[in-house]
Amino acid sequence: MNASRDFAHGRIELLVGNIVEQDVDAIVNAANTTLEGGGGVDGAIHRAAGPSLLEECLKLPQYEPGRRCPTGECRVTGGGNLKARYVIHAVGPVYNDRSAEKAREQLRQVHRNSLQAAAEHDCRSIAFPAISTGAYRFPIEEAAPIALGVVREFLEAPSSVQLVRFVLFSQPPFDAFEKALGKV
Ligand code: AR6
Repeated sequence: MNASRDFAHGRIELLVGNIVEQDVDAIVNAANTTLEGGGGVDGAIHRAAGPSLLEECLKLPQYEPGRRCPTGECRVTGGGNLKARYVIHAVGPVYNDRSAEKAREQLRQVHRNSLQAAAEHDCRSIAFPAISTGAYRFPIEEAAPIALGVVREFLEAPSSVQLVRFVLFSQPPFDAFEKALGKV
């Protein structure tokens, strides 16, 4: 199952799949502030990339003891054994009802920063997971239009990035993204 839509300077594609298998220039990791790995997509990417990924992450500077990337920002490493040349480690917000507006803004930021990082590394293609919608509990119906809205805006201006693929792990998140893509 897949879907796509073309914009002025690039295409958005949606598919059900595993992000570690994507043959793109950069894949985005739904990381946490430590950049030391974790569960979900983070664990899968570290396993597939091999130990060099963690080694590179641990060399990144800490802004607080044990923390290497604030929420809303991203850090770039090589791709290790992945097909992708780069991994963009992006830290999405933890969602809760009391700070939902802040979480929405941080979800926008993390997508904007990841696209910017891909362009700075001259990437033509980038694959995102549905950041924050697993362990960080961001409702998928809210996250999908936010993520796609940022990408649509980004693709209105020229950059090296011409393909932005969202790799959804199962049918329900795909359906939420497909619905949002029709309206973005
Ligand atoms: N390919 C594509 N999507 C995947 C894959 C995969 N291989 N594996 C899981 N997903 P999550 P978060 C989907 O929890 O919510 C980690 O422990 C998953 O179904 O991976 O941003 C980090 O270290 C969900 O829709 O990321 C952080 O501590 C989406 O990816 C924390 O979890 C994101 O789920 C980050 O939580």
